Amino acid sequence: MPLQKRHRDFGWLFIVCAGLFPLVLGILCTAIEARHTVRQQQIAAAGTLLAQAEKMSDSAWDMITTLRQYQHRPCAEIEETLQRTGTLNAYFRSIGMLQGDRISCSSAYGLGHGRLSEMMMQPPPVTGKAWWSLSIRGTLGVPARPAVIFVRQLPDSSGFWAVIDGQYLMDFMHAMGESRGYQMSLQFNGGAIIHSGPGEQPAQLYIKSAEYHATSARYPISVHVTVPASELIKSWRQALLIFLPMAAIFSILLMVLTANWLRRRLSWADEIRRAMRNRQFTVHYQPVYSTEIERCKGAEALMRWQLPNGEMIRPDIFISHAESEGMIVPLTRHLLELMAEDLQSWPVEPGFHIGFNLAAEHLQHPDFVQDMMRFARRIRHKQMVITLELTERSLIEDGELVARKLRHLQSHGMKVAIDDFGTGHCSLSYLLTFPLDYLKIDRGFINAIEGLETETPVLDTIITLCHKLQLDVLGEGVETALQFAYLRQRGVGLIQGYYYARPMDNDRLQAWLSEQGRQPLSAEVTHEPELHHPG
Ligand code: G
Ligand code: G
Ligand code: MN
Repeated sequence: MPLQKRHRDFGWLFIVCAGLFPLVLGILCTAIEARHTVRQQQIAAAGTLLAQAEKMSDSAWDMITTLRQYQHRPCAEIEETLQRTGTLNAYFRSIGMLQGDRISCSSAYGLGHGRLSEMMMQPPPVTGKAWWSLSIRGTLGVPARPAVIFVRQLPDSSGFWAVIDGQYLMDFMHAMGESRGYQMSLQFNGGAIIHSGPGEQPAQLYIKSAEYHATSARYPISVHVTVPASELIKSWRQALLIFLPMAAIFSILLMVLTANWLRRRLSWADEIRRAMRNRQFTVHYQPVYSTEIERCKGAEALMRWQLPNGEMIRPDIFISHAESEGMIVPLTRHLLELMAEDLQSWPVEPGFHIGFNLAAEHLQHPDFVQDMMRFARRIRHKQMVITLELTERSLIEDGELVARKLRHLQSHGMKVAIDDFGTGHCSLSYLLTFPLDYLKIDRGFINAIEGLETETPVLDTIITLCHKLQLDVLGEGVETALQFAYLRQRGVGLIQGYYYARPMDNDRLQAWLSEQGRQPLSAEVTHEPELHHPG
């Protein structure tokens, strides 16, 4: 059925989205959180490294300040002191004095007094400053290990220098970065890069490694801390591990809630309630012909449900859902409301029958009598005969109480009919229990009619039964002239079916009542072969 099917397709999408939502959100949030955490750690590591490099610079400059006391002494005199000072103080590879660009004295054992550029294996930087420092790839004595050189030049072209071994910084960076896989590096004054840790790693899965760069406020030192993508993913995975069980619970919870919400929202009960609010229900009326007065004697109200897109929902479907979801009482009240509006302008004479279908649940409802009486009051001025049609689709419990209510309503001029007689499971017991006025024979029995003179045993028996019980009898679903003639011949006083009239909406019915409704119905069965027999 289209209505329900559409809802179900739609619903699955909703539930899947609800389930995915916490997961997607969690993956995004943990990714952001992991990146943030890594950044904080990077900043901390860079700060620590800078502080260490600054501390080393401090001690290098302190050393140079100490060396100034030897400014005018010959090298031979102070060489030993320089060696001792340079060895006993941490960090230093060598210290010494300068004369112009020549090294005039050095703590380094056995090193010739060459040029500064030879010792540092590169030309000194052109800074124009008396104080400078530079990271270098190595020194003449230890060419393969980086170092940092600090130089103080005095106005008389003498000067002092100190070389700090890069190993200390490399060990420090290694100790800090190893456990987290950081690549750290530092540079003095844009010189050689001193670094530790693994070399460049390939980018993984579109995730770039995170870089952080910091500089010292006191010295020309800059440091880089790079966290490889693999480390980023690792910390993301850790965050996910903590978060995922929670997200899964949320996901399930949200799916259950959504499913529940959908079931409630898209239930027939809610659809029917909404349709009543939006006036999607209308009433169609099928005329009933009386063979006695040879004109229209009444009409049966049949509910119709049209969706805004024009689609009709079949009454047998929505009625049975209304019955099973406890909506049949409100729906029938709605029907009576609509009928009361429609009937106001009907061109009918007093005594016209207006019938409608009642469900067992409504008959057993405490407000049943009240509902019927309210309807009766609303159409009182039309002086119609209200006919209550009881179906046998669902069993009427507490028959005695219902029978009392029906007798009460009969005392107010209403009629009681059994609808679809013969198809239910308790037709005959209904005859005993309820105060009936007439009986509507189900169209199944009418369909069994084969010829005007041929017997139709079950139908004939039902008709006889009605006569014996002094009940009016109505034939339902009369579609042919033969069926009409047959029933009229056997004293069936009321006829309903396509042969006489189809159900019509209010406007068409009113026009019909003023025209065809006043005409007798002829049984033009002369064309049918059965009638060529005399009789
Ligand atoms: O014409 P039609 O297809 O409407 O009828 C289909 C079924 O729906 C019939 O069995 C009829 O009794 C039932 N039906 C139609 N309208 C109503 C109604 O207002 N109330 C109840 N209880 N049944 C109805
Ligand atoms: O169950 P109840 O008798 O209330 O419902 C009447 C149903 O029978 C409605 O669905 C109505 O449209 C249908 N109906 C009325 N007349 C005919 C008819 O002549 N032939 C058929 N097949 N259905 C009919
Ligand atoms: Mn009916």
